[in-house]
Amino acid sequence: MKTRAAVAFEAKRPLEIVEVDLEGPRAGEVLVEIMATGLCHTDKFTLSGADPEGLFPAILGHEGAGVVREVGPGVTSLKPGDHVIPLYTPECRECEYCLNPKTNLCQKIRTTQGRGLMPDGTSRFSFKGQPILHYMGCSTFANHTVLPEIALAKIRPDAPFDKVCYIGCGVTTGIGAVLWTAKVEPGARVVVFGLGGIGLNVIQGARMAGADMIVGVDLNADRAEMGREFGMTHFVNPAEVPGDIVAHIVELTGGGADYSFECVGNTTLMRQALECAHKGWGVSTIIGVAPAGAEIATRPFQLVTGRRWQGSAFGGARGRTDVPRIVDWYMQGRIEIDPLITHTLPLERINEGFDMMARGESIRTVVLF
Ligand code: NAD
Ligand code: AHE
Ligand code: ZN
Ligand code: ZN
Repeated sequence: MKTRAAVAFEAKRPLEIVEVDLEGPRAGEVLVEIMATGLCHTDKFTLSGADPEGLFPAILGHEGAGVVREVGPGVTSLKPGDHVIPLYTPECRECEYCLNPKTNLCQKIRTTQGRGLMPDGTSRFSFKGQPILHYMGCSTFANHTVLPEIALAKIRPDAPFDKVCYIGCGVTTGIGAVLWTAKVEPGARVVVFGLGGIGLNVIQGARMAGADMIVGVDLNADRAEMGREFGMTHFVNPAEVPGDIVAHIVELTGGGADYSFECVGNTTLMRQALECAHKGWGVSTIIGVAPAGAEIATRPFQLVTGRRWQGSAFGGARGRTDVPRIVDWYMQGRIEIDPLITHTLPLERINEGFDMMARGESIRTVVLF
C-alpha cells in the first residue's frame, strides 16, 4: 500500500513529506494506522546527527497512537479495530529481561530495532524502490506503519488519540522515572533539571508520589508557570544564580535532594544533578540522552559518600502492562496531559514543530494525520 510519511533522508535536513510504499504485516506483525504522534526531543537529537544509532533514510517518530488495520499470521492479542500505542521498548514477556523484575528493557528485538529493521532483518517501508529504515521500532511519522505484536499496547477505545499519543514516550518516561525507577516516597525533596516535555512529567510524578518540595531548574523562565501548575514548589534559573548552582540547590533543599532528575541530555547538568543529591542517601536519575562521544564525570568521593547515580529508559515501564494503566489514569483525571500539548500541526508542517522545540516555544507538538 501507499502511505504519507515525513522522511528523514539525511541527518540535519528537514523532513520531506512523500508517499512511501508499505508492505503488509508478516508473521507476528501488525499494520497500524497512526492517528496522532508527538514530537519528542529524541527525534530531533537523531535528526541532528548526534545519535550513534542514527541511520538514514528513515521514518522517525516514536510517540504515536492509532488503530490496528491488519494483523499478520500468528498474531493473537490484537485484531483490526483495536486502539494501540506503539512501544519503542517492547514487552515480549518471555526474554531474560522481561522475566527479571529489575528491568523493563525487553531485548527480544533490540538488535534489529537498533538497525532500523523489523525482527526478520528487513524493512517494510520503501521509496522509489529503495528501502527506508524504521526508527525505534515505531516510525510514527508515517500515517501507516508496521510493528511487531509485542511492541503494541492495547488501550481503551474512548481515549483521545491526540492526547494519549504522548503516553507513548514523554508522559510515561517522566512519571515512570519517579514512580518505578526512583520510587520517590511521600515527603521527599525532589530536584528536576529541564522542564520540557519530560521534566514537567517528572514534576507531575513527584506530586503524585507526595513529594514535599519539588524544585525545577531551567534556563527558560517561561517554564516556571507550567511547572507550578504541575506541582513545582520552587524555580531556579541558573542564569540568575550568582556562584555555584550546586551549592545554591543544596542550601535551598536544606542539605541536598533526596531525588534529582536530569531531563535535558547535558553532561554538565548530569554532574550537577548528582552532586546536589543529599550526602548519604540522595539518588540521581539520568533521563536525558547525550550525544555520541559524550561522557559523564564526577569525583568518586561523591559516590563513596552515599550518593547513587542511575538511569531510566521509558520510565522503567513495561509497555503492554503499564501503558494501558497510564491511559486509564488520564481518563480518570488522575494525571494531566492537555496543557502540555501546546501545539498541533498537520503532517505537512511537521518541520515547524521541530523549529518551535528548538526555540523553546512548545512543550509538546502533536501532529494529527
Ligand atoms: P525538551 O526540549 O522539551 O526540554 C528540554 C528542557 O531543558 C527545555 O525546557 C530547556 O529550556 C531545558 N534546558 C536546556 N538546556 C538547559 C540548561 N543548560 N540548564 C537548564 N535547563 C536547560 O526535551 P524533552 O522532550 O523534555 O527531552 C528531554 C531529554 O530527555 C532529551 O535528552 C530526550 O532525548 C530525553 N528523553 C529520554 C527518554 C528516556 O527514556 N530516557 C525518553 C524521552 C526523552
Ligand atoms: N540511540 C542512542 C540512545 C537513545 C536512548 O537512550 N533512547 C532511550 C529512549 S529515548 C526516547 O525518547 C532508550 O529507551 N534507551 C534504551 C535503549 O535500549 O535504547 C544512543 O546513544 O545510542
Ligand atoms: Zn521520546
Ligand atoms: Zn522481552
